[in-house]
Amino acid sequence: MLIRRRRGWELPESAATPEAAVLQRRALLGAGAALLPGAAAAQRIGDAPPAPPLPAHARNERFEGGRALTPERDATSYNNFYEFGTDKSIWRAAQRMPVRPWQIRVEGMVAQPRTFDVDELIRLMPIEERVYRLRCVEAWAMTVPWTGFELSHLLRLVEPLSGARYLAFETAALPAVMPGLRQSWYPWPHVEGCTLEEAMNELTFMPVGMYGRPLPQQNGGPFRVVFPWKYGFKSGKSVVRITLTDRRPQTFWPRIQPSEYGFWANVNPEVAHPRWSQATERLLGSGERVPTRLFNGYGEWVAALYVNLQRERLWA
Ligand SMILES: Nc1nc2c(c(=O)[nH]1)N[C@H]1C(S)=C(S)[C@@H](COP(=O)(O)O)O[C@H]1N2
Ligand SMILES: [Mo]
Repeated sequence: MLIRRRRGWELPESAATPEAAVLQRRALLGAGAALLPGAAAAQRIGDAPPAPPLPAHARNERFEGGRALTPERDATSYNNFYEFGTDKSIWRAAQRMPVRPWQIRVEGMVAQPRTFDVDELIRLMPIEERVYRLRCVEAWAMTVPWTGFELSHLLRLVEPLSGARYLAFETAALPAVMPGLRQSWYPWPHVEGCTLEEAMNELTFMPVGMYGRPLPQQNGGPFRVVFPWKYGFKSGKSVVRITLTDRRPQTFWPRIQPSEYGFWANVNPEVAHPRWSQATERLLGSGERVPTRLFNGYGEWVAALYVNLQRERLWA
């Protein structure tokens, strides 16, 4: 993120696999055998037991992408996941991360601290599909059908205490499979955070799948968070711990570069990054450039959260 380089999304449109072709391939091959980077590499390396298929679930049509879905191949092969390396092509390395068994600890200022097995959590939670836009602070974007559940449902289970104000999301730190952890100047483990009010917003979603399949490791499998109105760096991947606290957590990018990245990181086309404009974004897959929208177009859900915070640095 610190260095801006030419990337795969700058390929001409003709170089990308059209969504229709991907869907057709999927239909021909059936789930689990598609010619996708994740599935292919897992078969080759063979050291990570696969996640079981997702339970039957429906798309929640209240959330519309408003754009064509990003081809699955692009969303799963162009990723930011610094634990595996700083370039966009970490998908292959990420296959080495075992996703079963996987436990998630929810603790801190809650009445019922609890450790969940990820499959237990999937059984307990109301699972649905939502199409959300995701806008990276680097000015690329994708539109993805996530399968998962609203974070508010999980929080009700653990009963936040009245003094809890913030959540911290901690990513797994597995030195044996994450070469990025050797880059000791990064503040591992990766921690991201939000307010309890943001966590309770109905948009805040915990994906365990995408494109109808278990969430691939490179996209934060088996369990991550997404805040569709914030820059993508807020959405911590491969979460193992959620801590409720009364203090604002120290988060990954503001610790590395506080002049460029802040805690709130709400999407705003009018507030430039110190080194580039945020006015437009490039769609993964097609390479098309489109205008960026305030709160990534989700203002009707979240603008009210920030009316009394005008003195905060909300947009970086
Ligand atoms: N643990 C962890 N989570 C992370 C990152 C990371 O490097 N490590 N990168 C973030 C950034 S910058 C973005 S844009 C999104 C990318 O998610 P995607 O690869 O599924 O598109 O993940 C976010 N979550
Ligand atoms: Mo990002």
